Amino acid sequence: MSRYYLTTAIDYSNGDPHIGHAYEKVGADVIARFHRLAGDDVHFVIGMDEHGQKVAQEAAAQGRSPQDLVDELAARFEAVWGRLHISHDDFIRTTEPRHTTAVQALVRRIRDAGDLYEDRYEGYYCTGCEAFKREAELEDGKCPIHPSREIVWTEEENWFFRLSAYRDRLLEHIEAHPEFVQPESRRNEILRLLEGGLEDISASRSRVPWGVPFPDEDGHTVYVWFDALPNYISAIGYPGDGFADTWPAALHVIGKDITRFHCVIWPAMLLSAGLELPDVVWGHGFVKIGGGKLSKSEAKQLDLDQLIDRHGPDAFRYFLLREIPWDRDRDFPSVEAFLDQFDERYNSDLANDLGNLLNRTVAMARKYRDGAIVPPGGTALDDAIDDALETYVDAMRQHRLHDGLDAAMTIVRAANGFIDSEEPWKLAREPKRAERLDAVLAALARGLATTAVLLQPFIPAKAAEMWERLGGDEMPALAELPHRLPTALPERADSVLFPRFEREPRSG
Ligand code: ME8
Repeated sequence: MSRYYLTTAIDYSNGDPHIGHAYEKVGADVIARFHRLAGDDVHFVIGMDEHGQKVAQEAAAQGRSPQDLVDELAARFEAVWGRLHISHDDFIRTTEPRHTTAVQALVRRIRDAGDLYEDRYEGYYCTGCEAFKREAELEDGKCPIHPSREIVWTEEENWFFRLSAYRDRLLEHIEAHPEFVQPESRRNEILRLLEGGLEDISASRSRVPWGVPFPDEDGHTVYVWFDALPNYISAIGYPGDGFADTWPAALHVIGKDITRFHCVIWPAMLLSAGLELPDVVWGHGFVKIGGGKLSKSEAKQLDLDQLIDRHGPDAFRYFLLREIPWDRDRDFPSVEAFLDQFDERYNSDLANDLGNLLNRTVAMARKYRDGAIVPPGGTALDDAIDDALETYVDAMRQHRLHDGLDAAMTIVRAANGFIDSEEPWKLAREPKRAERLDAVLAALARGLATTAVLLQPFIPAKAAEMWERLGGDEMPALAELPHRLPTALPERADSVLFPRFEREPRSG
């Protein structure tokens, strides 16, 4: 069993979880569940980024202490992840003592390596990015990512990290390990950045009290990114003994806006501390509405609890990964268009294609064969299942979740087409064709069983329900699939997996 350590970005504790956060956590959860299905020993960590100016400012605006705010938000995020069936093994919060210990140990190691020095910082700071900005990065004097936030001129005595010293080693690493930054568009972006040269960055802040105390330097806190990135090692016990059993991470899942922090700053910190680099950083795309970043009001309209209530948690997971490719942005023209698309996908893919296929197959097996199913093989549908399985595994191993999901749904479409072309009700009327009917029903049962297993990472609760309706007990792992097919389909197929949604006419 190989260890598979998987992480996501830790979310800023300055507001409610939104669809961008949900998309990332669901996608990473699909990867975690796929690897468990494939037999890996998965350790999956998510969490909260609770320090920094942005969080302190939000707490001040609400007239409460930062700790009070982050405690409430952590509970809110965790409740939503619970509802969405996120199967994380740990939830790291950067205000936890285990995190402080790890960050301080890492900073000391980086200092011992000679990579920290004191200097004066003069320049702009964007609290949205929690990052210093060069003049050349600004557009009309504003941060292009957070144009609505004020950019602040900052002068501070800070500890600096010699990031510039790592440029060549990072370039060499990416050239030797092209899989390190994925998808390719992100790799090109990072290569261009490295080719342009790197500047040293602040590792401490002297005027931001809400943070991890900088070791041996009164009044300084650790710069929030220098504090946040090490969550990936604090969560697995750094600098304690157990850490080495889990590090390095197999995969860091993050959004494209923070690729630079994960593919330049983080690996440089690790190199400085003499630690191994993660195998892969995957920078997924953005969910957009009307061409732009999700605004506060759009995020509010697309409230996660309401979206989960609309068609259930699994349908929402399905929709996110069916509609938003894992390697690119997806723009919905408006909030209404997002909801319409959700309803349409739900009815067409889940209620019609998948739900009806299950009911029709179980009903026919009952009616014509009393539920008994012979071993499958030899039909066109069997060939389509074999092909889809191969495509699925290939896509999922390469983190092309949208292609993996499509491969699973190919079986559903092929099975529905197969019913139309084979017309089992006609076969049932011709005693000479009994064997053909056996083979058709067997292929359909196999198609559904395979689909249930392949969809398990995407719609875990509904896939388990499907498996049960097919007469199975515990879901098999991928490798067991061919040996654990249903041999008898029970009666109870008529309770509906995904009830059809009839939308109330919109007023006005
Ligand atoms: O960046 N679509 O936190 P965050 C898709 N705390 N993904 C989106 C998105 C959207 N519209 N909006 C945000 C932070 N994300 C830091 C991370 S990691 C050591 C520290 C993604 O709450 C974003 O790209 O702003 C990031 O990966 C995650 O949500 C958290 O964003």
